[in-house]
Amino acid sequence: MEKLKIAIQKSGRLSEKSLDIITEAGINLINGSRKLISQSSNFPLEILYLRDDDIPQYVADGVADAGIVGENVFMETGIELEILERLGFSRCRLSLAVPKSGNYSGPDYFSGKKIATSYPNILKTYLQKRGIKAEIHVINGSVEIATGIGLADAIFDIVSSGSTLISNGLKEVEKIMDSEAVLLASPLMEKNKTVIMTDLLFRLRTVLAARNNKYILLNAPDDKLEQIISILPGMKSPTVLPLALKGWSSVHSVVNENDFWQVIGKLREYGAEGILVIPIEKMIF
Ligand code: PRT
Ligand code: ZN
Repeated sequence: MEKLKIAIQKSGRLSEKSLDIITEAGINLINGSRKLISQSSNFPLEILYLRDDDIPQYVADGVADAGIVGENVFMETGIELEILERLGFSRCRLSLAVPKSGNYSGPDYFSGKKIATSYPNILKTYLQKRGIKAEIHVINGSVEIATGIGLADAIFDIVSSGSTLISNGLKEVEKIMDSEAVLLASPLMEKNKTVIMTDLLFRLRTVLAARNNKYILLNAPDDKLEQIISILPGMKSPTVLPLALKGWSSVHSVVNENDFWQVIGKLREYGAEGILVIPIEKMIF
């Protein structure tokens, strides 16, 4: 049977998390020594291990049917490919940063300045859109030291927690894009492989939904049930069961990670007690 080839990063920040999402989708990998290729024992899939920068091109050429890569790397290549799914991990942003002491007033600050980066194409597009003429100095790696050693006036680089900028005496002044790992599809994928891709995508979405949601159980006074239910939509609607204690009910539902703390706050305000929050293993719509 035909196998779907997926390219992932050989060794780096995306490697482990890319393998995790694939194995959480119930796909077992054998000979996972990450030499060049590994196979699955229970799904028609082959993993190709590559440098992340090469993944978009391999997918575009059809050497790989799909690939997992940071959106920042994908955008930088300028290659046009379909993003099948945003995978929610390895989140970061690409930002412009200037020395802490610089009196930054807005993007015009960069006019006539020298900016060091490993992402010249994304930066060029940003500057052109705003009509800013700056000099782009391309360096691969350790971009954050460029201002300190007098190589550049500013940098454009990946930021996650921001602590690398702080420890190099820099401040983030403009965020140009957000990034996360994305699943790219090849335009050259053979027809018979699209069936496998559809199955894989269904499984990945099941894993992502489970990661993004929590199962919640709580006790609610009956006279507050209506209010409590109104903030707990659940998958269809919450389950409500009577407690042995008169006047109280148990409510079960699903809460999205993004709304989580806001929902918990409201539940407490409405008199919910004994709130339990449980991770979801798989979530199928
Ligand atoms: O060898 P190969 O070419 O395959 O790998 P690579 O060295 O090019 O990439 P790698 O493994 O370092 O990163 C892969 C991808 O991870 C990036 O393209 C991003 O999409 C994503 N990612 C997420 C990050 C970060 N977070 C991140 N924090 N990549 C790099 N960083 C760097 C950042 O540049 C900073 O210098 O980590 C440092 C710490 O960041 P702070 O802000 O938390 O201090
Ligand atoms: Zn790279």
